[in-house]
Amino acid sequence: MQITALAGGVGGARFLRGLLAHLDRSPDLAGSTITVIGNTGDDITLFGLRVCPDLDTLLYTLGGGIDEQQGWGRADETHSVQGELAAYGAEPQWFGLGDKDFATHIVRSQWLGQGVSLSEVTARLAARWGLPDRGVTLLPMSDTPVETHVVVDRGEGPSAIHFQEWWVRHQAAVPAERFVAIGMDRATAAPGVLDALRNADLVLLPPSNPVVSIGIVLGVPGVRDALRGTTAPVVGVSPLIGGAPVRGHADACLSAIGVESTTQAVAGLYADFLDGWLVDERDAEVEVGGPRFDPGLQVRALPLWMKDVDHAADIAGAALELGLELGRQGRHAV
Ligand code: FO1
Repeated sequence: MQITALAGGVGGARFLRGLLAHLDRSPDLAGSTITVIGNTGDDITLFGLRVCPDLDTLLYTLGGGIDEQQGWGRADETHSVQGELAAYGAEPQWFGLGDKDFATHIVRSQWLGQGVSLSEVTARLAARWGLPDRGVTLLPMSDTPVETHVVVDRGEGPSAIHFQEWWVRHQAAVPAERFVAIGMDRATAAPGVLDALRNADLVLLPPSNPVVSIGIVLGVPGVRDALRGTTAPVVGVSPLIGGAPVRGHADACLSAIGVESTTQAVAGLYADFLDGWLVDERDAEVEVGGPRFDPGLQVRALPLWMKDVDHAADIAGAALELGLELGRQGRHAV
């Protein structure tokens, strides 16, 4: 089975690690491949180095090097370089970069500086983390630099700050007026991205942030059309449980775009291409008069809390099962 997934940071990476675990325990799915289209809107240049947080979280999580408690950065990290940078008064100090993590940013920046595309750079990094051996291809959504910036107003009128400053330094506590994907107007989908969506047997939307992760990938020219036009069933996993994000600040992002923090509203953001939607059991009952799911959307309820890889594998298995069911129904047949 050829599976294609859009993905952001921690939630997406943990779900995809579960998907790999599910495939490992499903002999009937042996030989399946996964193409992951990673969000690059979180990317930031720090100390002259290009940092790609969502791609790195995917590399480290699927490659077995992630700091499990944080969900980002490397396991067993040290911060000698960061301490020396602070001693020199180098800014910023609010973004934690470990010594091992720096190697990723240094080698990526070296290759980018030699004119190597982000796609090729990412393929080289993925090879080191053993992703090809697991049948996984990681593609950046675009080789064109795109950066999400956040328009905030702290009393002296609107100003824009980098997404990471809003997310990490301010912990999304400063109300966002809107998000702007700088560079998206010049961006094209990276090689293989649109084909991976059009030719998939199944497309998955992991429980990544619907606004600043999945939403940014959907903004790449051609991606939404490919999702509308693919014959593959498209199945998503709610990033909200009981109206609250599992982690991160998805609720702050949703309110910034005027969308209520309900699983129905998030599914509504994908209404033009979504066929199936997994919700937590707490969101299974649509209370009378409450928000509705779009008619025709196939909704399944199960525990969505990915407390460990096995639970993530169960969720991924449910997404695959729903996808196969939808495929048999010929859903999304153009
Ligand atoms: N998130 C934080 O909350 N604090 C940090 O200091 C931080 C550092 C960091 C370094 C490298 C990296 O790849 C990710 C890092 N993140 C940090 C997470 C990052 O902000 C988010 O994972 C994504 O950008 C949003 O999904």
